Amino acid sequence: MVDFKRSTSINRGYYVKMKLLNNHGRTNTKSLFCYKYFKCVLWASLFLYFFSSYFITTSSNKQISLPKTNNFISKSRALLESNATVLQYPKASFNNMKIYVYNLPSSYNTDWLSNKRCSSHLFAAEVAIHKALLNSDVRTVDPLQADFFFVPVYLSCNFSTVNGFPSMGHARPLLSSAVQLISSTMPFWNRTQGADHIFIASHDFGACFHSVEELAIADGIPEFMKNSIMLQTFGVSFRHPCQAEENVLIPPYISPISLKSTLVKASGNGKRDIFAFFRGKMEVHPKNISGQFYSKGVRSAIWHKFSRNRKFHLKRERFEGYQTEIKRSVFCLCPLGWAPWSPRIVESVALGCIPVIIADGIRLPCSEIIPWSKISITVAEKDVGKLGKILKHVAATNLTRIQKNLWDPVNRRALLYNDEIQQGDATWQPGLGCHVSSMLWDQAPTGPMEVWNTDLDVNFVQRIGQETECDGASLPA
Ligand SMILES: *[C@@H]1O[C@H](CO)[C@@H](O)[C@H](O)[C@H]1NC(C)=O
Ligand SMILES: *[C@@H]1O[C@H](CO)[C@@H](O)[C@H](O)[C@H]1NC(C)=O
Ligand SMILES: *[C@@H]1O[C@H](CO)[C@@H](O)[C@H](O)[C@H]1NC(C)=O
Ligand SMILES: *[C@@H]1O[C@H](CO)[C@@H](O)[C@H](O)[C@H]1NC(C)=O
Ligand SMILES: CC(=O)N[C@H]1CO[C@H](CO)[C@@H](O)[C@@H]1O
Repeated sequence: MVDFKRSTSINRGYYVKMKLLNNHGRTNTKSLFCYKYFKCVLWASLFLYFFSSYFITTSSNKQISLPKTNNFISKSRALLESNATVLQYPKASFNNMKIYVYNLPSSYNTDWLSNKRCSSHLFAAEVAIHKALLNSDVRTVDPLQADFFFVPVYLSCNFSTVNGFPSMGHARPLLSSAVQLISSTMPFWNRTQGADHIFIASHDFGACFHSVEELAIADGIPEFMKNSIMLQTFGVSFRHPCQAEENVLIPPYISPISLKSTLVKASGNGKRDIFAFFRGKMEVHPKNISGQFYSKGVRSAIWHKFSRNRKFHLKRERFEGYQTEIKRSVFCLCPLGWAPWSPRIVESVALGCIPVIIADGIRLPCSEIIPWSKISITVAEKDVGKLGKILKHVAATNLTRIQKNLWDPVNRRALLYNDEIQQGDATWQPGLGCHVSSMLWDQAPTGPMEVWNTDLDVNFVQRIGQETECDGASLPA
């Protein structure tokens, strides 16, 4: 993790250099290095800033009434009540950084919000981050002051395909027209060929905009975006044509409201009575789609080997209340789908179930902050048949230690988007921040906003139980 306190004054230097770079172009390698280093710091800072959760911020001033027997919650709360984790977050590192948010016509973004799903499904990071930026202190309305430029295009809100999946077909033309617009009306894009511009590509294979890897690779990242900074959920530990060079891994969006409602629902008695859990698509005989098998056959292998094992709670049907099952489970299987990443990883961490990650080469989000190896189990795709043995071994040896690590609220905080916009620096002052956020929570819509998010194909169905305002402006100030 970057040591922010020490690097603050260094950062200032970089900000100055950034300005110089902006004026003279990125020609010499030293500048390029500074620029890249700056970006690392920038993003480490940004996700601390935006991706936070109510787990810490709502606990102090608001009593959530919970059954005493609820082991998980009471433990979390004990942790929450210490403010040590809040204090370590830097305020200083945001002071000078400025981001300009393009004010694109609403057809590129907010028009889509008329469909409520747009701001709550698993790709909705594009909406959450946009909203957060608009209201954050890093925003500048003067583009001449800006270090970075954010291009707010909502790409996954077009649920026009037969199955109700986001249609990716329109992503490229929409982006291309946005870039056309900003580059013809303002000088900033041309100045760096988009290198200081930020996009969000929260889909399976990031900015390749296709859910089948082979086709995603064939399409590649649009030429005009190749210089830019991409915030993406897709991440692998090796070079991949869909992993933009300047990429920042972000977690998939999971509605904090639905998680909160799962957490406070007094279902069961807080006991984890399911040993290993998975619910989602598991084809008995995976289809060969242009030479690719869904989940590389891993899910089918799990089904064949463990569906009759009583320790494994494996379900292939949809169930809205699946989060309560996660809450009841000790181990949650997170096998790859088409892409390696899975929203299950985030949900598992948030609900205290140990993620069992089965996706070779996956790169996990927020790894600067989250000690993944301490809170999850990684099983190689080829070893999936040995899952039973592996989990039994963990249960017999270090289960308690992993669970304890998992309960550290810092981890959940880093992975969850804050639905309610942070009130600038105020939220970073312990105490005041808690207060502001809990007020927001009091006014936030409650009730189920269940998201069934598996893997972008037949199972991608979502139900929103209750009307909620999607427009950021309507949130309490
Ligand atoms: C949604 O996507 C489809 C297919 O890509 C496209 O034909 C349609 O124009 C898009 N809808 C809008 C409103 O852009
Ligand atoms: C940016 O470059 C493009 C292509 O070279 C050009 O058409 C456009 O007018 C330029 N934009 C500005 C604001 O000068
Ligand atoms: C999958 O389908 C492709 C053609 O789309 C074929 O070349 C390949 O041999 C098939 N693989 C298997 C294991 O059946
Ligand atoms: C738990 O044990 C497994 C294997 O026995 C090991 O791979 C893993 O690193 C351990 N995790 C922790 C947090 O101790
Ligand atoms: C509950 C708790 O740990 N409170 C601490 C919060 O931080 C201040 C300043 O460091 C401490 O004095 C409190 O004890």
